[in-house]
Amino acid sequence: MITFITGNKHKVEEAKEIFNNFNIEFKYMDLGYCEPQGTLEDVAIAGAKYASSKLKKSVIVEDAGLFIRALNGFPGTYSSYVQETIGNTGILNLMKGFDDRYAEFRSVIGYCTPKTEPKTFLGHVKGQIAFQEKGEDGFAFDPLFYIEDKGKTFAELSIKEKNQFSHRRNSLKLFINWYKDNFTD
Ligand code: ITT
Repeated sequence: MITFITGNKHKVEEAKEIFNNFNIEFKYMDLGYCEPQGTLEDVAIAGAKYASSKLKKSVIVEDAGLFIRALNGFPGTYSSYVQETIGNTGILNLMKGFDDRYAEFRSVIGYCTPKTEPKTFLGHVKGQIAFQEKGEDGFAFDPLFYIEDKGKTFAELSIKEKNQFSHRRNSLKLFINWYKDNFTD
């Protein structure tokens, strides 16, 4: 049984489908933890350590972000704050005049047990910042994140479709493969 610590319902929906596909029992809990300033890895490690010692069980946490090349990786580790403040319209304004639209989502899963040190698993997905928002599904930056291969933004995909190749699926898949090989609960 894996407990995913998050306050983000959309992440839960996506993770639920992924864990189901791998036949792993899963539940989630919104514990609320203080995120240190640092890399995605720093945040995932601190969160996983805190939650596993507090709950006395094995947990995963995830720290994710959108990294835009033309903006030197912004909003990156500030994604949550930037989404809440300037939002997608603000990002589109910042991107005015840039031909380089390359961006990637990164997701780091932190896993920790009360008896072991945290481990991290990094997944990413490549895309482009669209010229306007498109699509009704997904959350946060999804209407801006255009996948060339699909000709669609993340917000135009169902959870199932997004879960075929998203940053979250890639980090969770690495974690799940490792977990199945090293199950130590
Ligand atoms: P928890 O920390 O409680 O899990 P959170 O929403 O604060 O939830 P993060 O710190 O990982 O999650 O936040 C990164 C932000 O990046 C998130 O709030 C979104 O704005 C954005 N983000 C992450 N994954 C995304 C995705 O799949 N689609 C769109 N935006 C995403």
